[in-house]
Amino acid sequence: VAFSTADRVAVRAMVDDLVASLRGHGASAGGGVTRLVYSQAWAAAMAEIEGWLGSAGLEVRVDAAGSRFGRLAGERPQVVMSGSHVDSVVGGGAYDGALGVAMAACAVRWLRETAGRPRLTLEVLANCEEESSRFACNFWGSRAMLGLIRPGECDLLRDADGVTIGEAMSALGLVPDRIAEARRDDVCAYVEPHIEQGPLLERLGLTIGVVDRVVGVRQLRFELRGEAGHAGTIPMAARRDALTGAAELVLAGEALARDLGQPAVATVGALRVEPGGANQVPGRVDLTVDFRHVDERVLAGMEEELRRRAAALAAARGLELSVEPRLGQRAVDLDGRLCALLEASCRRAGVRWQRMPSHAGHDAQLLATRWPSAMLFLPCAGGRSHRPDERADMDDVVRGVEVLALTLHELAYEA
Ligand code: HGY
Ligand code: MN
Ligand code: MN
Repeated sequence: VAFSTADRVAVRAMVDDLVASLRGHGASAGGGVTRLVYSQAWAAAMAEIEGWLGSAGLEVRVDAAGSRFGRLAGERPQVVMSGSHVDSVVGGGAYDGALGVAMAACAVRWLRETAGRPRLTLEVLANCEEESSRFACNFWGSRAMLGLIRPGECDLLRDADGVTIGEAMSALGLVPDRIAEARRDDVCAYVEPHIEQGPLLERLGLTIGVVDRVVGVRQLRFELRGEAGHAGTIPMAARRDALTGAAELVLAGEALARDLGQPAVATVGALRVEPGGANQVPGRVDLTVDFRHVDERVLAGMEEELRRRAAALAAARGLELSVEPRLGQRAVDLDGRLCALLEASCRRAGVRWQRMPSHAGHDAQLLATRWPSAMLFLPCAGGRSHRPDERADMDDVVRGVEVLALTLHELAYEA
């Protein structure tokens, strides 16, 4: 099989159309997207995706966590899966996740029309949740597929408004008590197309990144409690100011990552101050430190050092401290055989590529613990992502669909 010029034109129009229509679900200020799991915008996006998958001639299924699948039944039940996530961060872009779903849908549609019934079964995945942007659910859709959601979790995880993830699921007609039914053991390969979310491919003028390793990511939630009070009448020496303590912790995280050097990173993107008045000494602060490294040992060392520095500054400032993990996934190597297949497809498609690590977290790093998984990256403008002006070039996207389709063909037709 090979893409004709007509195929490229058709695929470009189709992906462009799918991405454009998805970005309408959860459109936020400045052209961005806020599509949080189990929100109305998310439900509308999933309904739209069901329509695409149906019109592509695929059998549409919804699992107990709300993920959607477009299935092209093969002679055998083993599943070759490709796709990405439908949820977004707050004020994110239109390509993170959504582009991968659109590319996988187009690739499988093309294969159905060009190569007919596969030997192994092909499935497009529209994963319900990856970002942990509404609930601290740590790759909810993938954990559901792996049967890793713990009993009672649906009643524990709450969003900023206090709504549990179980309530949010029930509001859409899903049944939280049945989430264990999402577990599956029939997948033999997973390939996720995604934008790089970094500057490397664009800087090197390459079309495809074959991802061979995904960074380990951890988030710790720190709560500092001091003493609230009047900004004018409490002498500085008598204060237990939770926010100045938190500020010291924020800078400690930055210094830790800087001292370690690339690829170590540490970020505090979320911080809440109480009571929050300009003339009130902060009594309570909670913040989350997101930190990453490709080497698990270094990542563990970063966690130890962060906890140690937090305890030390809290003691010195008379603050109470509590720390709890918010999410975490290990650094993993992706599947060597799938990477080689992706590279062979790049050669056949005549595109320039290179192997590279992912410094963003992805479902593939968790799914890889259960079945062979790989990712193909596309350049994104200026490496910008998790912001409204995130953008991928459609010429690159079309080549990506071609590389993906050739790889899925190797896996599902030539198996
Ligand atoms: O945070 C990440 O790397 C991913 O976007 N969830
Ligand atoms: Mn993301
Ligand atoms: Mn993503």
